[in-house]
Amino acid sequence: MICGSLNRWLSSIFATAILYKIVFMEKLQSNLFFPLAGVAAIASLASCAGKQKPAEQQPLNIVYIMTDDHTAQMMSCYDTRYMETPNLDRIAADGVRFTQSFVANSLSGPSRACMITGKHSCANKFYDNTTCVFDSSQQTFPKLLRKVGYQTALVGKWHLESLPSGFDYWQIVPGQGDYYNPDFITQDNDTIQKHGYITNLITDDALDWMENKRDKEKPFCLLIHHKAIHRNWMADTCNLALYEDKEFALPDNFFDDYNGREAAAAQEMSIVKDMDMIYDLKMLRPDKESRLKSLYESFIGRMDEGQRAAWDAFYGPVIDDFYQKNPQGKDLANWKFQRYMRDYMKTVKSLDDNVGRVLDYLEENGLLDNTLVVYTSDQGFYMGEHGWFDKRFMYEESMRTPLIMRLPKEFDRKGDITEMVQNIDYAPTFLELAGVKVPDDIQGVSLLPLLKGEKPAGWRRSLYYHFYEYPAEHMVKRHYGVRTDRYKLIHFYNDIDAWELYDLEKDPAEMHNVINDPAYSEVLADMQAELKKLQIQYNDTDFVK
Ligand code: SGN
Ligand code: CA
Repeated sequence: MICGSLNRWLSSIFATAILYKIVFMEKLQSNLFFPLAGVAAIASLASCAGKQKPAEQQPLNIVYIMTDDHTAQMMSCYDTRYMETPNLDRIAADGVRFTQSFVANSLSGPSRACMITGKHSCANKFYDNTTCVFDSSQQTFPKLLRKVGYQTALVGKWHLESLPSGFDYWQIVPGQGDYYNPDFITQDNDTIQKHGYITNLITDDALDWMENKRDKEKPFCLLIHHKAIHRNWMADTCNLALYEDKEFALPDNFFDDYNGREAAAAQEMSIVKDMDMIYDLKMLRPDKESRLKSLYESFIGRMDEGQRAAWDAFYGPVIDDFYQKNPQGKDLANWKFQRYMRDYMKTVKSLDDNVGRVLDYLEENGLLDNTLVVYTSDQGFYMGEHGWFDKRFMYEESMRTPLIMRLPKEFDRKGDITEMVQNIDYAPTFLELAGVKVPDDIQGVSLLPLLKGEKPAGWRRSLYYHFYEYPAEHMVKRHYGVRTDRYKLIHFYNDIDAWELYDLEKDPAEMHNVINDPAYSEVLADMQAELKKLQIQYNDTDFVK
């Protein structure tokens, strides 16, 4: 009897110990998402038990690839109408694709500042490209990662005016950078010129840092910021002949009349009116003039003899054909659109190839399973929608930005993530991934639960947006607004006072401003309240009119 109860007692202790082990090990497994915390937990277990030390969990690396002006329409993992991007598709196919991904301010410098701080422009104070200098003494996620032992590096376009800080290594292009034989600013504040094509050179630098310059004992966070595919879309010589046989249908709203949308009517980013025949479309002739001709000449003036010969061999016949045919009216509009699409795609091709180089490197060096690979852009872009190129507006094509991620092995999440996310969310995501407590003043939300396959209750129902760069190039008026799953409310202010409301379900192309439609009065009241709530939450009340 005693023996029997002793047995039961012993076996119940044994069962409890097994249960404890399972629960504890599961906890450790889940700590793989918080690798440093996981290491600490393992270390304390080892010292308590005074026994053998389990194998160390490897902290996770971050490779963040951000391009300039690469819009989701031009990635086959998002949109199959135009071009193939097999390497980007590899990231999406092996990982996740965010279908509702947006920026907070659709312009390079501001977008980069939002991304690196995890805060809206009103909080990081970098409002526009033309008047701001980033206060580099402020908190950024690379600085916080560095504090917990990460190696951090940045290569490529920075565009925040002050020099980078918080990186063990950096090498950036001045301002927008050049496509051919570009200058780079080195960490000792020297300017060097490199020979070659920008997208290859930035990738070379990234691979060189991973292979030869970093401390391989430490986890790393590498930011690869491409200059491509920024205007004026200059392709590498090896890609010049691509896509020339392709003809694309003009978007349905290419000849938009902007009825009911005063700010849209006032912009200067029309393919028909504002796209420059020489600078943007490369139709250079000695006897022809254009506003941006000398800028274009300075760009092609950087080429060496071989590059220039290849350039001229391709463009020469295209130029001759264009001036000989001399298209007019709608034919000219169509001609401009086709050339724009082809040049843009050729520039994307280099980018896609170079993303492939980075993925191959990670794979060949056994790093892929231990690294979060992120691909995004500083904003979306118009590919003829509303008749436009460029970005800035809170309308869909430019407020959206592509976001795909290849996840470390422990994350088994695959496929689409449909929650609304914004570029202020990247900083808290990377911090949480590294086991760093996300500081309270960060305004973004960590995406880690989504990457773990959770469906967090109470995910945000709306996004806030604010664009400030006016008066400026392209003349997009200042505006702020709110977007929910279904509706968008925008207020254009400053030298205008115009409100717009869109029903994205019925009108995804945002052609019908329903601000004065009585059928939407309740929606309007709800959206106005939501906007106010966000402006208070983000402390952006100075601009409320
Ligand atoms: C340059 C371009 C603009 C573009 C801005 C901002 N003009 O000024 O078309 O909107 O950059 O782009 S150009 O004549 O210099 O090409 S951003 O992506 O850097 O914000
Ligand atoms: Ca950009």
